Amino acid sequence: MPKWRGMAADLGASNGRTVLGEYDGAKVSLAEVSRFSNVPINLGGTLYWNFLGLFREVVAGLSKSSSQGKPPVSLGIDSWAVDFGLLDASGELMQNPRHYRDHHNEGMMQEVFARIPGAIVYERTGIQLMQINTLYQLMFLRLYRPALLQGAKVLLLFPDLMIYFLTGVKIAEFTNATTTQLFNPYLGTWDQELMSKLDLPRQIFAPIVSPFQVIGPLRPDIVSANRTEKLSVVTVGEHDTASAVFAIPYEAENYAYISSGTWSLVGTVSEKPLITELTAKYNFTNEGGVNGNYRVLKNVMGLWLLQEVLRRLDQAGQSFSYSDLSALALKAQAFECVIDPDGSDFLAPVNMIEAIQAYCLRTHQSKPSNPGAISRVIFESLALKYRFVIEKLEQVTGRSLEVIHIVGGGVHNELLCQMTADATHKPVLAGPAEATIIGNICAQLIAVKELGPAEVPLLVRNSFPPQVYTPQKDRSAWDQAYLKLLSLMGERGA
Ligand code: ADP
Ligand code: LRH
Repeated sequence: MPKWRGMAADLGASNGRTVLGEYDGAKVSLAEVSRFSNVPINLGGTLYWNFLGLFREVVAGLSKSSSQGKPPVSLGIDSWAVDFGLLDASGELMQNPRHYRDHHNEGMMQEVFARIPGAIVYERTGIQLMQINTLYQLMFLRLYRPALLQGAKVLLLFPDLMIYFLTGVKIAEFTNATTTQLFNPYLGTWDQELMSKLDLPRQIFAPIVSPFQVIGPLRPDIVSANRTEKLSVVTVGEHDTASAVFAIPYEAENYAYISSGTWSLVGTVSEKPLITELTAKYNFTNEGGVNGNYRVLKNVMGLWLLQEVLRRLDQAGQSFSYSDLSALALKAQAFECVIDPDGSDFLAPVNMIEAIQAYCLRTHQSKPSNPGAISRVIFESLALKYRFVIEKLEQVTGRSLEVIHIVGGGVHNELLCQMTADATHKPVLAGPAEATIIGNICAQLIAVKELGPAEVPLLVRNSFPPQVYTPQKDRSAWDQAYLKLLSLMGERGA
């Protein structure tokens, strides 16, 4: 019998999972209860998440574990950041949450900056200026869907929205709240002045709650339908990246991390937010950490590029798995082309393969023409971009970052892990792939007082030992390719 059993519901941009975590006093182990794909829906020209379907999956996961005789005593929910739902005065969901890649967000940064300069927005929030942020999504609603905002009583980020429909409690968990670009780390709360200047409704933001808090039991209707009498919902790092970073099995403090999934989040941690001229220049973000610290990082477009290539191939009747594409990439010609993965062409193209090919031709390179060549361009370019971000991180923190921890689904991509070591000339420690879920489970263990926050890295290391990748000795080819990336980035600035 384990000492403790809890459930993590982890909603990623490409798939979701419910997983039981068990703790025996020395190690944590995981058992997947359900896995489901998360496919956005284009409805009338707007891209939405399927909130109702995902909610059903979370409840079904709870129900399944209880009916298998393994009822969890707590539940923590995490998901991607920035997206939200609006509740009206009677607590009804007013609209399915929109997807941060919805094209209506285009141009909204400019609308905000016409009212407050971007430099001020950054100074007040420390959050990287990116069109996906809640702030710019709200600007769209304020300008083009005013009735929706006027009717809204509460705004809840995605996991908080789930918590509301599970428990009836309305909160804004800290790590996720910081990603909105409406949280001011100096004030330690919502930035009401920023909201006022942009004419955004200040009263719709829920009270901020830190991780490790017990929120309460499930609503009676959910309990009776699913036999979940003893379960409490608790706050974890509801931002999936916060949970992943919390589970990094580090030994010494001088590490960089890459949380590698749909996005690659490349960063380090800092006790205080790092908001300087240099962090502004390189657009580094300061997202809240589970421990109340800050995650100084940058979003790199990540394996989204590969996911979209896979999707296009699938539509064309060519069915590949991720490991097929890695195997083909391994055999493809090295350094045929380099792309800047963060080019705006790649945020939400209709056809990722064509977008990559067009980029290569536009930048006077050859056209990668088969799945292996395209995948190789993606992997090499991601590894080079990681090097760029880590070099800038060392510059802004004044610290030398000696090892790179890679966590998330990208850990399964051994080629990319090795390329990351080669491109950066730093050792890589890869794993755990399920860091987000493990971070979620560890935060629950802290909430129920089974564990202290400082014990987490060692517990994760003992439970899921990472795999080591050593950089190859000859660095010349990577150094040359890096110069190419820098010149491509020169085209559009850092
Ligand atoms: P997110 O939660 O951000 O949607 P995940 O952490 O689940 O993403 O990671 C998904 C990514 O992991 C995929 O895009 C894929 O590139 C990579 N991945 C998953 N399984 C494998 C595998 N067997 N081989 C190679 N890569 C994999
Ligand atoms: C990764 C992630 C990332 C955010 C993005 C919206 O899943 O949460 O940290 O920037 O999704």
